[in-house]
Amino acid sequence: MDNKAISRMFEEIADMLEISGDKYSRFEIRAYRAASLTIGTLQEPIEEIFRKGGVEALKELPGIGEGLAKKIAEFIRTGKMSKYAELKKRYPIDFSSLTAIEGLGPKRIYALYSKLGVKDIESLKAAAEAHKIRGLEGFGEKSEEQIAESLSLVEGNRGRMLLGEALPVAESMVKELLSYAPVEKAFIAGSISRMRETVGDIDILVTSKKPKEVMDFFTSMKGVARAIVSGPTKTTVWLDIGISCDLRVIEDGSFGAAQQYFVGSKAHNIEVRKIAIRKGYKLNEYGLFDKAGKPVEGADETRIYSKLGMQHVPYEMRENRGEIELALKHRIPQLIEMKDIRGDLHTHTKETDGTNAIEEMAQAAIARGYEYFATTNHTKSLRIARGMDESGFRKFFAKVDLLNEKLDGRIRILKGAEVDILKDGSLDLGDKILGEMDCVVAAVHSSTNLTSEEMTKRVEKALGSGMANILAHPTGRLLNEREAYPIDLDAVAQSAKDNGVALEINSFISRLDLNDTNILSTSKYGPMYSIDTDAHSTQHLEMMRYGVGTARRGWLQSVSVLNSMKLEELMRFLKK
Ligand code: DGT
Ligand code: CA
Ligand code: CA
Repeated sequence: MDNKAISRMFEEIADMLEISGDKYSRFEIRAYRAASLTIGTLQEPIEEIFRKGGVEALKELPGIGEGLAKKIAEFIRTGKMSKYAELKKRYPIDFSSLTAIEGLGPKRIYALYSKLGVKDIESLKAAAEAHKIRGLEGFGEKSEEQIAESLSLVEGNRGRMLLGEALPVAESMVKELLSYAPVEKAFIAGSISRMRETVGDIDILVTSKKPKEVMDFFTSMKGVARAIVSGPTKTTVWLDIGISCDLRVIEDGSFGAAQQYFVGSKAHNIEVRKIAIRKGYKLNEYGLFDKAGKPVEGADETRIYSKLGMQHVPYEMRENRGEIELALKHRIPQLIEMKDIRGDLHTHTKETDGTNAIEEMAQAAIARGYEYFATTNHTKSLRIARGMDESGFRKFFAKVDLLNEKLDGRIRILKGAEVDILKDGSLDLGDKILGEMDCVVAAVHSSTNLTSEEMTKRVEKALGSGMANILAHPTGRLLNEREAYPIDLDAVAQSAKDNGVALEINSFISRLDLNDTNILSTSKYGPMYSIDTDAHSTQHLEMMRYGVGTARRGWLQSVSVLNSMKLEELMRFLKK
């Protein structure tokens, strides 16, 4: 998969153009950033799109024009992008790692480079430890501390990749393995199968009667940088994208046992194994055996659980957080599924910082089989996202009205906004316009350095305004980049319940906010949850599966999910 490499290069090109001082328009820089986001979150290998349809197919991706498409094609063909190489000569700086540090944008990074020679994480760390940063103009003690804090977060996560980046890679590897005749079944196991928000490596199981051939095929696959461990039943390789992949070849008769073992988690497995022992069995990755060592079951995972007196446990629940007891009592809940989702209640268009027009968003939502979706652009105080004021929204909504008429019931577009919750808890638009909207998503984007008490009060005030329907990304965390801001989620969940506001499970791969543990801990207050993508392009609508996976890790059922409601029922909930 070249997706990640290309996405990084475009982002870095934008960073370098921004500091170059040359006459690049803001429009051009923004185009590179939008393209980076599109490709970084694409759920299909870009080389496959190119192979099938050439430059023309690339141009159909949101925000990719002729020039960018050609650059992508150049990279796929040659492994190089000349525009990138040219700029990189002038700026030998690892922007993609450094911009992940909170408080560092391209300009500040360039200042650190020119004054202190900082060009990567290591040199930044050295500069922070030697307290050289605080003396620089525009930095100070506080920003040095913030950098040091963010550095330790990044280091702690080192080696763990976002689920939304690893899963598509795992899927394309499985597809390639299945195309090789000696491979019979192929299956993604490990933390990816449990939809954990970040993953340490990719685990794949296959069945085959020719393990040696399969391993040779595997190590020669595109994207494999080198073999780390080569064996007849287990091979580990390092992938170009910066993660390792374990492949295990299993015999058909052990497939269920291997599945049970390698889906994990380890903590879940240990408990299941104890139950097996209690019942006079032995359980391992080859099968379930009786005291005499005679195989009892191995091919089918559900039958293994059943022999142990347990219900089959959905992968996302296998974390030893109480699911074992539920399975023994046959009381595993019916979790929310992708097919229950009827729409998306948090999306953007090109009127603010999205890439696609509302017509394109509507077509993409129809293609997904949705009954409705809400268009929720940013509001005026969020200037970097070109947030709109009242008159901007009125003009845009007139367009939406016409489009709704034209679509004639094929889908219903709900008019909304992602309205900023200002520092004092008031909303960034007046009650009049908010009252006219179908779906108001409220969100904190600024002043995130408040105390937990202040932040909680601020959010509670917004929830109690009578204008908000959904609280977007309630903790503000960004995976591998920024911690959640301090906030009392218990109080927020109670207030959400009392005010008829849904808490968002934001599906964007770097957010997943609320996360699984937040959902588990807030469920007892009984709020509704809205699983949204926060799509900034048509492609991003595909990220819904990560939100649903997160919801399943939080044990949610469809009755608690706002966007599993039929339109009519939803409109009743949204009524202010
Ligand atoms: P990761 O890779 O850190 O995101 O998390 P996992 O869960 O994918 O862990 P990994 O790749 O080390 O192992 C895959 C699965 O294999 C794991 O979920 C459970 C199983 N497993 C690994 N080591 C052990 C072990 O020592 N005991 C048991 N019972 N299971 C294990
Ligand atoms: Ca793993
Ligand atoms: Ca592994």
